[in-house]
Amino acid sequence: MPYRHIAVEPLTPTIGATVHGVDLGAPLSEAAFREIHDAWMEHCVLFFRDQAMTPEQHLAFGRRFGPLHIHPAAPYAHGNPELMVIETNRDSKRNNGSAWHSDVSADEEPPLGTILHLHEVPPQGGDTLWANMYAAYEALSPSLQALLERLTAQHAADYTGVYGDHPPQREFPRAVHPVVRTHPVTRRKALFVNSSFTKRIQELSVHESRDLLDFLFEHVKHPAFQCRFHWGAGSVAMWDNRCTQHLAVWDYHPDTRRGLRVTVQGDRPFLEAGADTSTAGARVHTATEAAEAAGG
Ligand SMILES: O=C(O)CCC(=O)C(=O)O
Repeated sequence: MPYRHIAVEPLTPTIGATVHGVDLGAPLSEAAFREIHDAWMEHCVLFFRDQAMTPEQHLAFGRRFGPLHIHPAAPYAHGNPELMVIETNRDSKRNNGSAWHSDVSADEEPPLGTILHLHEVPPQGGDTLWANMYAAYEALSPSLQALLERLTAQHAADYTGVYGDHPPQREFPRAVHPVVRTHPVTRRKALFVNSSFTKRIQELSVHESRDLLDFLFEHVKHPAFQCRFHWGAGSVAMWDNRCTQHLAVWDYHPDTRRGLRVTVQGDRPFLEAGADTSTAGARVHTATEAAEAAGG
């Protein structure tokens, strides 16, 4: 897709792109914002380097995509629960996001996207991996795709002890979602199960559910679906939780890695009957196209 207001450099053919020529701390024109949104829909995860955003600018950038989401239990900064703290240091007992997941998928309306800005990075390591769930779905045989499209799964999150003494913001979420979801913007189908929060496939017996989930959790980890990002201080990553999963590697103890995360509210996952993924690429609705059609 041609871009006129930003430069987009894909990281792999399947997922991830670095965006150049944008200062996320400065006011973004509507045209540049629309192209960022289009690039996001095309590449699922975007990276921006050397960004000097303040927390207020970070919040403002997040709000361009929709109302902000509040994590059920994570600590936050500046008295604002929309500003989640990501920090692992010498004293940490665990690392946030060290298993594959899609953010807070146990919410009835899981967040559509997440924007993480790292302020301090370790001298080595601390990479994050993302996997493309359209590609994971499309790599399955049509017979298995057809079965999965008839199934729903229970998601549940239990954050007890995960964030130390920080008191939770609300009750731990639980929800039932389709195993395959239609992305509301691209209309493409994506696998929507993850090993952190998906507990049980409802229509199967316990052991059938366990075996099928284990197969899918293994399948989504194939390197062909992934990209891996090496952070610098000031890097920003924004990922679409509707079509990706991610994992943050903790290989830098005792060094510190810290930053702030803003998360955008999403809607209830659904599966659109009969959508044809074979032409999905041609049917991507871009924000720029929509604006041009509307004369904008
Ligand atoms: O620290 C990271 O790179 C990602 C952390 C994570 O998994 C999350 O914020 O959901």
